[in-house]
Amino acid sequence: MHNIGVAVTGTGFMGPTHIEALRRLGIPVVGVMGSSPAKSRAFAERMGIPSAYADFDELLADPAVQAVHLTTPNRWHFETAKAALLAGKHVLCEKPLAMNSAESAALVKLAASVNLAAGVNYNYRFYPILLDARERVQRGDLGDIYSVVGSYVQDWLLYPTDYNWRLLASEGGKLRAVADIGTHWLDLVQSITGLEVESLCADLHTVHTSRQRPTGEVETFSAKVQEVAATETIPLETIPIETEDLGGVLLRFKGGARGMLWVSQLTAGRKNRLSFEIGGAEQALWFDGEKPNELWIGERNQPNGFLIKDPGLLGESARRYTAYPGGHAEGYPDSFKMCFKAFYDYIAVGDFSAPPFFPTFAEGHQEILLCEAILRSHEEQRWVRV
Ligand code: SOE
Repeated sequence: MHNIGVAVTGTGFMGPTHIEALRRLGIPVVGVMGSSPAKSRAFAERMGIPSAYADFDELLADPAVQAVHLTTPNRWHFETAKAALLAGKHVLCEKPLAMNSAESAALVKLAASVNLAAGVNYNYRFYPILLDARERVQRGDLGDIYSVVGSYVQDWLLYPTDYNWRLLASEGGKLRAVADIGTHWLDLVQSITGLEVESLCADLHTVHTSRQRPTGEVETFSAKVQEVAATETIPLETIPIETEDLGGVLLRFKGGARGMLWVSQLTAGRKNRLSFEIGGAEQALWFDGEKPNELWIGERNQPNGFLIKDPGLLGESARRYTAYPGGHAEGYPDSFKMCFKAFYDYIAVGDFSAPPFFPTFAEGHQEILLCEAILRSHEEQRWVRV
């Protein structure tokens, strides 16, 4: 049991996801803040949470709050993460950490100067089967790593009438699909392999250079626009779009390994599919995010392996973040719970000089450096060092 009060900012897709995961850990959510006092109150009432903050200052002034989860749109991450750390609160920030590397570098420096936990929610690391994959690679089972390839594809922005705040550079930054989901893949494969991207070459593309925006906000992954549009007319306005829908990135890792990443939010039928294949001197590993309890183990001189999540068959760190027996699937919501478990266990120990197991601000900063290199490479159509 963690004796700590948590407040959550953001009332969209991620807010309830964070609250549910915290409650499953027995961690009380004492208050929430939305984009207006009215939204804060409505969300607090809907989620059965005691406090609804009119603004971030009121949240930070609440003595019942020791930690803050930031799930607002990206452009608010920097200032709220900075204010929370300065107010002595632990911070768990949704990715991306900030809008640019100047902001994220400042947050890394500030986090290093205070005795607080500061994390970024790269939750996919915490699928038990992927924690086991990390142990396999770092134990040397695969031998030297030669290649890391894969993709992260979705279809929720396939139509020009699909809309979300992430489409706007002003809200989410100039890079969208790569920054939103490509960074999950890049963080994950670097965490599993221990490799670091050294240089890259990117080619991005905006398929829909204009989209229909409904007046009023639309939640992430909501088909509400189509549903509502089918039953009643909702005013739509045509707006220009500059952020990329899809693209490919060639990767060179320090030490010589090579890789490729494909990202698209316009692949019909792929609802949220992160996948990778890691090729080593001795073995290969393949993961399909649509089957997050399974890991394929490729062999040269013996039959291939096929591991199904079973704590009795997983490595020690994977077992620590596995809650259910073999055959009882653990998936997306569980990955938030286990990422937060790592975060609050770290706080409970209280040694803030120890290396955290959760994704840190420094790793969130590295992802933003990668995004800036990808954008630069695409704009200049050349290889770029990170
Ligand atoms: C939308 O692309 C989204 O919700 C991302 O923002 C999340 O980080 C990802 O886990 C699922 O898709």
